[in-house]
Amino acid sequence: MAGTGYFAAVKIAAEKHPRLREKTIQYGTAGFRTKGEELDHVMFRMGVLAALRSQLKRAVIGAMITASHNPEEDNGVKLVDPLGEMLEAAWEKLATKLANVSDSDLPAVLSDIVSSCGIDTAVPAQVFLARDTRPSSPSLAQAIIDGVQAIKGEVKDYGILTTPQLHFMVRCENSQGQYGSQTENGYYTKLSNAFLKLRGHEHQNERYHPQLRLDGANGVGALKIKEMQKHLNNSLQIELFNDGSSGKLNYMCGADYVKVQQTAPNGMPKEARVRCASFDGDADRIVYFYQEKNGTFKLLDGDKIATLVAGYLKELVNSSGLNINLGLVQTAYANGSSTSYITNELQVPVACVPTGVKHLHHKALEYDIGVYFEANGHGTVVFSEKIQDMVLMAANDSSLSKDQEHAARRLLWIIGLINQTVGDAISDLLLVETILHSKGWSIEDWNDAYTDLPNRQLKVKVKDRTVIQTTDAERKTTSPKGLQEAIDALVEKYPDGRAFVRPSGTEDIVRVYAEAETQKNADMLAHEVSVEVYNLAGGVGEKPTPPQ
Ligand code: 16G
Ligand code: ZN
Repeated sequence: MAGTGYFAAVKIAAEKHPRLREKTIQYGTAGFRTKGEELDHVMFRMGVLAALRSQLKRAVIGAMITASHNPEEDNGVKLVDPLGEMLEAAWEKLATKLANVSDSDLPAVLSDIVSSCGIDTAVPAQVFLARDTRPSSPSLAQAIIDGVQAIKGEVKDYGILTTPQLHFMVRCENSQGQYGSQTENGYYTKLSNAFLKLRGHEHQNERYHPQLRLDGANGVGALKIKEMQKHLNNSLQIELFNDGSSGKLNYMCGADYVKVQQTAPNGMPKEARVRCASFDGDADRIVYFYQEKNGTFKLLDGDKIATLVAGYLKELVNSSGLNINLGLVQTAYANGSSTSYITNELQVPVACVPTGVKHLHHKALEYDIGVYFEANGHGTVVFSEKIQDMVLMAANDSSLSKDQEHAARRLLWIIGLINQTVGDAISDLLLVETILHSKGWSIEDWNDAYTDLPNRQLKVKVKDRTVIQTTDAERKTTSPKGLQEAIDALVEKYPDGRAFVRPSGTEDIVRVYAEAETQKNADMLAHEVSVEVYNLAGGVGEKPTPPQ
């Protein structure tokens, strides 16, 4: 087992990447994220950690440099586990510890990790590395490379990729090519082959038009969708805006901006009834939107995508006659109308889990086919191994009826179209376009499936947000005393009312969500709940003010 001496080389390499700030930094649900200039030592250390994890798992580990929808000056890093999933929670703690130790304690802490995890340092380590388009990324990538090489690991540097593309590469490599080939071209080929088969020869179908306007958030998604387009044989024409040639990353554009501001991004023409979509800065989130004739902005967020996808898969499963259990996973933020629609009309079971992609992903794995989406537009579909084999057999089973075989074949292609490792804006875009095409739907037809309940989100500042404790997938509070009873009494007053509060995982605030039959009532309910939080959970600063 390697002692502190083994890490002497790391200590020397670390001199190029000293920890210059005392500030502690946390590996949160989306990795480390802060100003780019504060991250050099963190990147070096994550390079070392990724290599150690590679030795432990005897598999390739990924390191993605990105700060997603954050401003251009920010940056961050996330590690990717062998099957392309996010880093295991126990290692998030190790990552936090390693990022914050002093330079002189580095060898001792590394030696501790090696012995407590039982890592064999003789195993070759391999790390796949990629970055988004931020100016600070190239030098941070070098810091990761130095970290991996400090313990003689090997790096495959993909340069610029979307986050989900890197997850895809890691999965491909560790599944010996079964998932696809671990090159950029392999990614485009796998997805576009499936897309073209699903689309057939016909591009226009009833009210579906194969034209889409896309907001690339001035980020990596814009670059990569251009590459994907070359593989689509003109079956889908994507007009790209905010492609990074002039505007700033995520500035007044991108999926997060569109979702939070409930408005179209800058830099895109405002034309009524045109189908538009928006990626976030690292292309793992997507939302759709359009303007009605009277100019009203309509957002089709993760809930709308989830219901579209789950409904379509349910139809295919039914037509195939296969015995498959299909479920949808949402969080408390899912609009109440989407939950009723999917439960009552589509008859797909719905599970609710706490906020955060890993909770959704984990729950979705319990179904044969698990669809999951957060309202913010991050989501995908996962298929069990058993079901993938079953669908493959059925798609080639000539004893089935034509309809059954056809449905099984479409299911097989859909499996090929989806990036199962993590939410993927490019793959989700192709999936939504496939379903709309297949149904012959315009974006308005899609939106008309159900009407969202008006809702409002607010933030409340409190002294210590951990006094708020929740249960039932964050839908109820157990502390402070009396808060849940107060919320129940308020909700009672409004038709179709629902409200919950939870401490944010990314900001030092408490989040309040409310929905009701009218916008006025949703605003009022959210306000009244905020006041209760302020009073019962130690609010600081100004008291919440009533809606205008
Ligand atoms: C993180 C999560 C996202 C979640 C958000 C909630 C991942 C990769 N990202 O960005 O899923 O919606 O946090 O933020 O898990 P909040 O706790 O501040 O509401
Ligand atoms: Zn993102």
